[in-house]
Amino acid sequence: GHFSYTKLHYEDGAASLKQFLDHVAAGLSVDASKEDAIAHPKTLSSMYFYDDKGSEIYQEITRLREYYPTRTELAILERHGQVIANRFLSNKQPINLVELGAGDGHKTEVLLQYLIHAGVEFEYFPIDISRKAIEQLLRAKDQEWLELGLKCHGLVADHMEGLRWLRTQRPGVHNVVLFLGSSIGNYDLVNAEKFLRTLRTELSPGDNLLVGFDMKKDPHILQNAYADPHGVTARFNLNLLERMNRELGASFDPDQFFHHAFYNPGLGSMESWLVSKCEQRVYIEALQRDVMFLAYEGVRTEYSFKYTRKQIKRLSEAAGLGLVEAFSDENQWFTDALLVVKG
Ligand code: AVJ
Repeated sequence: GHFSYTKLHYEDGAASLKQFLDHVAAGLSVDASKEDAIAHPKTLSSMYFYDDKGSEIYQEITRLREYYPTRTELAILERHGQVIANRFLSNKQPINLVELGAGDGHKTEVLLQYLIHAGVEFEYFPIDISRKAIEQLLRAKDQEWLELGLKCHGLVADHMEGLRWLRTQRPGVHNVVLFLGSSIGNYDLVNAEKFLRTLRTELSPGDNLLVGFDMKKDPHILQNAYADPHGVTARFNLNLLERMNRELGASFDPDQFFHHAFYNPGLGSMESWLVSKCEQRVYIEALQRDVMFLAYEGVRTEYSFKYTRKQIKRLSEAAGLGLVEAFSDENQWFTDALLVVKG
């Protein structure tokens, strides 16, 4: 049929639970009364936000008026989709349109329409580590895509695993990789470069990437987006505590913590923290251990780096990629950068 998916990644529940546990053990083992706690506070990685509940709350965030990135990127794709599609038309055909972390597929839909109308011959390969995400995407878009005559093949896989599979299944086919939504912002500059460099090793000279970057802007706008007045982002952040309760038998009381998000101009990044309202002790069953929190001690849960055009260009080039063209909205709040793998 038109829609199918391949599972490359064996989802080993026990292994991923162990990974989460190790991560929590390392991130929360800081003793805040010690000297070096200032430079090395308690931390948890934003990658653990996205369990089923967290993914659902994130979808809610993307619909908030205050959260500009999603609708701004959508507007960019609507505004520049024609030009982007024509870029791919002049390349050798056909194309593998690969998407890393497709979400609900709403933004991609716009790009797909432009590609079809421009006459670009392509097949669409969304890649996600979560089987549920791929199944939901295929189920939601099934009918639309059928009408468009689009061939879609979902891959339940790690990003790099999926790209490697494509190289063996469709050798020599031109790849266009979408990494939208400014997910790259969760990496600091060093790790963003490492990520792009690794991506490049799975691609061939001439292959393209379209990467979403959130731009530096008035911190008040950022503040409003990441500490929204409706408390949705707070729920998103606090869900991490509830996830530890659910999966690790922890005894966090989410009411005893609050969400705190601010822009750090030194780093050029938004930071999200969970701050303890009081001195407290939390038992984590899976660790057989208590974790202590001082009053107003924080756990850093997310970086969301913001970029300038210059930084995007420098980062791309450092990773062996060329910046072909940068597409932005009229306020320059967001940029989709079209990159090419250099020979
Ligand atoms: C999914 C990583 C793009 O950094 O803007 C939204 C996650 N965090 N609100 C972002 C997020 C707080 C989002 N990304």
